[in-house]
Amino acid sequence: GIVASSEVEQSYIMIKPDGVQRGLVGEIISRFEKKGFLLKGLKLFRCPKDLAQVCFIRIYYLPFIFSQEHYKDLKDKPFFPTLIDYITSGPVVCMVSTSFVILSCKAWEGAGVVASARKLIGATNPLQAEPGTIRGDLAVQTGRSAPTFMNVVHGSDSPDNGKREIVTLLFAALWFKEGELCQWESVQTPWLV
Ligand code: RTP
Repeated sequence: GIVASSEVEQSYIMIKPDGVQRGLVGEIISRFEKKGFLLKGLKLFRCPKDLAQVCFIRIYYLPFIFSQEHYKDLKDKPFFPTLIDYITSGPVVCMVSTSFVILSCKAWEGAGVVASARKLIGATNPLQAEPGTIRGDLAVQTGRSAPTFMNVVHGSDSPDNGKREIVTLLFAALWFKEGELCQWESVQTPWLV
């Protein structure tokens, strides 16, 4: 049988500005819903520059929260400035997905929501993403003048980054604030007892 886990893994999923502009919000949310992930947070949001990149005040006055910017790991990449322009160019849809029913049932073991969501999303370059994935099916745009891939959706690349991207720390909420996530559990599937 299946025992409910206290080990909850969360992924931060975000529909990027091109996904919102192109009217793909419903389609993309639907893919995660149909897969069976639980939606724990959802909002339309305009990303301020200092959330996407390191801003002056954080470097010089609050270095201890330096690590909270979403794309901190990419700051030395040549496409970084255009990535920041892209992600702040219009509203994004912020989502949290969790899976919780893993455990003693072997078939589900190791299938964490973070890695699984990455598979649903597909390769970073939408031209290389497999058909069947969100990027493979819905994206082709590589940016008219920008080198940044416009690939409609983001998903955390590790459980630790999932926590970092979602969780509110003392001075540095990343994408969600206290009280914005909704705690609920789906009704247990009765045929799997
Ligand atoms: P994401 O974080 O958005 O899920 O994407 P990812 O892990 O697949 O890719 P990552 O390497 O973390 O890069 C973040 C976003 O930057 C843009 N990018 N452009 N032109 C390029 O070589 C390039 N590489 C990355 C994409 O928008 C990518 O999703």
